Amino acid sequence: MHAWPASEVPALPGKGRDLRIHDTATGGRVTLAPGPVARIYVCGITPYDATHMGHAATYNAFDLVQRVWLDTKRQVHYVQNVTDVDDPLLERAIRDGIDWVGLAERETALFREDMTALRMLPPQHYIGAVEAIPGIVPLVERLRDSGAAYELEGDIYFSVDADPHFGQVSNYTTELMRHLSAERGGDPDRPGKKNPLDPMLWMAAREGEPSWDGASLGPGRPGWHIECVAIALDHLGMGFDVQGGGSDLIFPHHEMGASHAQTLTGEFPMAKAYVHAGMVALDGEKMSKSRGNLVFVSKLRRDGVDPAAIRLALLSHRYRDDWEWTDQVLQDAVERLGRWRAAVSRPDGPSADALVEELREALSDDLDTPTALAAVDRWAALQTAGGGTDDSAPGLVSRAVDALLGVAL
Ligand code: 5CA
Ligand code: ZN
Repeated sequence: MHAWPASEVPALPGKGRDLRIHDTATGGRVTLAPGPVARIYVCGITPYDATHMGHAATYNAFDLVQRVWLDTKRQVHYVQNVTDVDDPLLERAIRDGIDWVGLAERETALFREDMTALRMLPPQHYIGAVEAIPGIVPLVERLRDSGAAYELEGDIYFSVDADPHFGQVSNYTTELMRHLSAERGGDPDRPGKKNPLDPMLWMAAREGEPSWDGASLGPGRPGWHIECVAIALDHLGMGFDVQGGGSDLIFPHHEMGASHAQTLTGEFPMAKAYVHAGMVALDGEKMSKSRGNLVFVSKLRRDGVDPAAIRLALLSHRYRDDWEWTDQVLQDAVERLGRWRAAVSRPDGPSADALVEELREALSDDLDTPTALAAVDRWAALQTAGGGTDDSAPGLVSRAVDALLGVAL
């Protein structure tokens, strides 16, 4: 699949700091010091509805991770998937009486437009579940042949007990795992499973549903977790730097994915940091396609809202916090954007050298965007007060805000 066009990231004077980021697996901060090429996998959308503020907030967090790395003069190898076949997508297509392929294509196209407008850096490999199937089948066969997977009425399940490290991403109790498994696409109550938590790797073809050649597995379609693992291992290999997504992916998705990968390769861990963004809510409840309480990026764009203001609204919250989208959040961002643009439009101003370092420090400190925004606010206030005659300052502020925060002033 093709991704979307990259916006240019200006180079800044000096060098950024290594990223210290919260790792869900260890429950603490890790300092990531990748080699010359940092590797990141971020779970992509299930394209059955438009990009909402929750998605945008999560992709914003991982865009910042890359901007911090780029500022340290590293290259970034970024992989993202599209879950372009899965139960919710098929169910929505049936509900609306439309073709599931067309639905996935339409919503993926809209996602690309939204990401472009928000200046999110594109992945180098943007891979659909369907196109990954030829790579998924042999992995499932290997798991089955090694005894880490078993068949149940034609479906193939992964045996979580095959991975001695199972549970070490979420660190959740068995009770909580069971509860979340039922809520998030698992089937803990299906009779005949070895462990109620075991997730499906390959679903045998069902009447009226799409299916693919599964070689010795028989016709069917892949499970959700093995999809991301196959794509990540193919394009990044084991031990990559960051596995990213929203906090609703901690369990089962990232727990199971890590277990699949670790069992397949015998290596541990799959990722050096498991990084999770908080949930964005609307009217007190998590914004979700299934609940339908959504604010769409595309709708705001159609209403004439500047994408830079949308991005600033996302940045005004710390990525790990759960937060509530309100009109006021957007209004504040629109006003802030106006103040910043006015400040950089002058021919000179107060020196911005310290500001660049403050931005670097804030972002490398577990992506502390509220502190970063406050630093730019202070520079803009000084500028408004008429301080400073540095004629390189407004340009440097523009470049720093663009390079580190993805906001075009
Ligand atoms: N296709 C799978 C991942 S492989 C999936 O979860 N798709 S999704 O469309 O449901 O979500 C895409 C990303 O947005 C995920 O990282 C998810 O955690 C995140 N996300 C979904 N809803 C919210 C929300 N309300 N707030 C923050 N992030 C969210
Ligand atoms: Zn995923």
